[in-house]
Amino acid sequence: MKLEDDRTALSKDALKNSFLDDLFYILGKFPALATRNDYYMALAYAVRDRMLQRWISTAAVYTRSASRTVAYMSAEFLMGPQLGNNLVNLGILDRVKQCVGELGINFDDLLQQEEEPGLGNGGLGRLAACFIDSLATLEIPAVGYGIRYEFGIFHQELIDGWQVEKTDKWLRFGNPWELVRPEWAVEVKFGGSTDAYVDEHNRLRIRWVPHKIVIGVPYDTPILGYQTNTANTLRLWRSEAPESFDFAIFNSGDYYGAVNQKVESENLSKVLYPNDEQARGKELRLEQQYFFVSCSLQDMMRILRTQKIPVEKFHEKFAVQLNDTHPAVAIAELMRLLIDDALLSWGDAWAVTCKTFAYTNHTLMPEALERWPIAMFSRVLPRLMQIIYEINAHFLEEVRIRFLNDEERIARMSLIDESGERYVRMAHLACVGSHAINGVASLHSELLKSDVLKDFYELWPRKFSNKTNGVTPRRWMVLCNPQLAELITKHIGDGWVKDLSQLKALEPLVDNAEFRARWREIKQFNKQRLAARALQRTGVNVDPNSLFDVLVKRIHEYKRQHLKVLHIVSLYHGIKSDPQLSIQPRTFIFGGKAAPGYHLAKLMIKLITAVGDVVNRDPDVRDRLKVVFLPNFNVKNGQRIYPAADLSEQISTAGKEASGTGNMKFSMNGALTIGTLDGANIEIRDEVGADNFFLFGLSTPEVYALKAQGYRPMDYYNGNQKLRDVIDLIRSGFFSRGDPELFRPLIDGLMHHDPYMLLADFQSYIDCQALVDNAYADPERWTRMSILNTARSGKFSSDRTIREYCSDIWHVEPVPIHLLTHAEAGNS
Ligand code: NBG
Repeated sequence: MKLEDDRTALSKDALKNSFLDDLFYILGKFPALATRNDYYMALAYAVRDRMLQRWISTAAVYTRSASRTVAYMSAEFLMGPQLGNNLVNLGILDRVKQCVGELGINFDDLLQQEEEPGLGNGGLGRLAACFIDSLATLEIPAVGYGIRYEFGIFHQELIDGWQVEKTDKWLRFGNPWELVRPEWAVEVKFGGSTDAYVDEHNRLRIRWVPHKIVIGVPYDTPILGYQTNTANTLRLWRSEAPESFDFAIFNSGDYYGAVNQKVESENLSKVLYPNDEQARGKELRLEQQYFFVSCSLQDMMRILRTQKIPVEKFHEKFAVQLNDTHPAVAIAELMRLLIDDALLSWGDAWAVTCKTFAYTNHTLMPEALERWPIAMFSRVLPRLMQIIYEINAHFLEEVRIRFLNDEERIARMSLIDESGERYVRMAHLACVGSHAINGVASLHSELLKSDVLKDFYELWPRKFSNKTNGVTPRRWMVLCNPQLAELITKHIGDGWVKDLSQLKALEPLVDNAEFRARWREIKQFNKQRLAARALQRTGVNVDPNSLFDVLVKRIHEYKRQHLKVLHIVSLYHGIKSDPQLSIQPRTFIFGGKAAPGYHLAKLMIKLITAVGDVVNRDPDVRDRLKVVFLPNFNVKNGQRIYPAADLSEQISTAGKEASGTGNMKFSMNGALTIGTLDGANIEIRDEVGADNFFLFGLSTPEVYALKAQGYRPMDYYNGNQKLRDVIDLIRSGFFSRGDPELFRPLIDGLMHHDPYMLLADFQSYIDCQALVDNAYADPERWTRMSILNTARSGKFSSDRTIREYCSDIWHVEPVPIHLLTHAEAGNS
């Protein structure tokens, strides 16, 4: 029996044959007729063949060993393109590049052909994607459960400097990476009512009579670990209408009514909700959450049945992680399945549930904490509402006893917010039903304990821990910065890809002039590529020798993209007032999407582009300052941007950014950070050293103190000439063709409220930027700092993060996979 055949062998000839075979037999084309997309698809199928053997071997081992499995539940998985990453993890990137080249096809064109699955908004969804890469690389049995949105995050275009949203039709040309598994479809109930009845064994039971049933169909994508045989599964649910349900209406002659019901059911997984939208009233979003949660838990129940594990041991088989509160309704749903279907007692079911779930919080912004109006919740999920009331009754009893009828505390902690219109508080449900609660950076976890979840910390201090985020070095170094990866490997071997702490070994190389020169050369190469791209996408010609100063992330007031604008305008004003002003030429690069309903964020984009229009055209500054807004920031574009950055802007108000993960991607790729003491910036600075980090701004305690004493932004305006010049210039309409109204909502907001304290941090930011300018003027010094940033970024691998989750929260162990031949797989 051979372990390899034509579809699994990794030799060049086998790959080439497979590629041409797939072109012929799967796509039905031969080279003379094949489009670029045909070639991409053929290559994807050839790669997928190689993954399937690993996938099947993995499934066989997991089934046989009934291994404890992590179920990572997330409404978002921002996977980004798959082809390149799979080639890296299979270890055949260079070989395939060569094969394709020998066939006369440009490999990079094929990579570009892939539509990216943008099934997430930003950091939270991308974190989920990095985590499943690390889980597979560490050989941990894991499944990612989520939603197969037909439309991912919208595509952003800029028209006259304004954001315009276009639908993201990522499935248009088919998705070669997924396999549909209709045989594992499940039913999900919605609406209707419940009634109590006594069953044939004289037990009191609840029956949920739904108004509608939707079918969830799983679509599976293999997730390959880096140079392991492990291939885990990302299982995303698509909603469909049940055939049988339509029959009654069909027979009654209401054909269009029946079709309409089908359309409605399919709408459930139609579109990803952008965050920062007013969540209230978004019934469809609640339905989406319940839909994927119920599908996933029913799927786990099915797996228990096949492995003959009793439901009482649900928590021994599965460790379920709730990625924020989006899947928190899972706590009530598991209770329902255990009580109504499996007939466990309340106490037994609750014990299983609490041992199953753990909850990660991702935000400190009070307005982002999810809550659902009781009226809506009861209408959509009547049975779950009852269960939540009962969980609440038991929980409040515990609080009452522990804190001696402290009524205020009880009202604060209740799962139901009764201060006005009544709401279900999803974060409270998540805390009560989980055995572990964590934040995503050290400061964030501390603030959860002292502020957002203080009451819960006082009740259950031992549930709380910190798990600082990380990112996968496979995608964010090896794939996106191949030259840097090669240079590193040449000097310290390739062990760092799986153990990022080994980058430390680069430290002595800062004294090696040749190494520094090569380091600079690679950065320069990456900058040239980005410059070419910027020219093509925006028409702005940028100088690759200028300092690339980059701010890419979702657009949000707390992230303070407008503080960056104040800096640009101050430099512009400075040069106009003193044409001899000596500064290092800089290119300011922005990217990021604004939620479609977030008007101020959209106005921030317009402000950036409007300032750019003036600055880029002004002959007095033209060779010194350039501003570009790269449209449609996503994973693909991120892969081009992070490696090309000199300076990483991480300038949120202290205490607002839970962690940030872009900050880590920059630092790994040798960018220096200018940042506040916020989120993971603090830990990056601790690692790379204060000398290699540009710190500015108020600390969190200072922000709190200033707020408490009564913050008056006007005092800063009045007291600072430079700030006044900047604000007045924008206010005058100088950047809006003389229209003083356009930016008024932003500028008035800053002068009179300024909730994110831009004015308080302005001078400190400007001063710090002067230090940046100074450091960049000395290329050798800058290069040393850059190398040290990469060398000391080992902590920020998601492998480290996942190891911590495994040992502290999930209690799971690696299960190594040995490859099965076809025959062996057939027998297992
Ligand atoms: C985001 C935070 C980021 C953090 C990511 C991943 C949400 C709700 N939160 O700071 O804003 O890095 O989560 O943890 O998207």
